[in-house]
Amino acid sequence: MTADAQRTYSAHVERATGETKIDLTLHLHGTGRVSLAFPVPFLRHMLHLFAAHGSFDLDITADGDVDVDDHHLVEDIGLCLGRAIAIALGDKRGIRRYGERHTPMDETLARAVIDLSGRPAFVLQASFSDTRIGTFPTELVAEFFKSVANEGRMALHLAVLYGENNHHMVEALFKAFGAALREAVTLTGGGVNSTKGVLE
Ligand SMILES: [Mn+2]
Repeated sequence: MTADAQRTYSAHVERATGETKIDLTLHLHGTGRVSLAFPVPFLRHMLHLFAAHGSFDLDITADGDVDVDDHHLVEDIGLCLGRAIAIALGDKRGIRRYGERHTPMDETLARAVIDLSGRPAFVLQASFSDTRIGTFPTELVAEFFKSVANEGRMALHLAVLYGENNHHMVEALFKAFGAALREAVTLTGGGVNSTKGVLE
């Protein structure tokens, strides 16, 4: 079904600052094909899962001051991904708008609930027992998703309901986020799913 024949549900975002340089292409109604080239292996693993569980095509070529810390690059990739989601959706005509998913990963259960409302909000309920997963700072999980929610102009509510292994917890969050976003961007036909008539 095509809600808007003119819309490709794709976006290309380029962003360069003194800290990072990012080139990102997203297709929301894709097949889960990824090409990820940037020097944060754990985030590559997570975004591969996000794309696979959302059936998004995602190409990212990026670099940054990871000799300082992964912080800037992770935050800015989140920012570009959020921006790409917003651009790809345009006026959001004909999409479901809401999406939610529980995702288990072995002993862990995570939940993602999304409203593509146009109003940024972000809540993460999770307590990680380690400050790092491999070399990846665990605190950057929240920074990444906060950037996505802000630039994607969505309400994003994430929770790890329970779990033991930190890698499993983060993995379950990224899978749940991908699946919930896929539901939210599903084409339903018709107009904008709001009694106000606009989502911005
Ligand atoms: Mn894994």
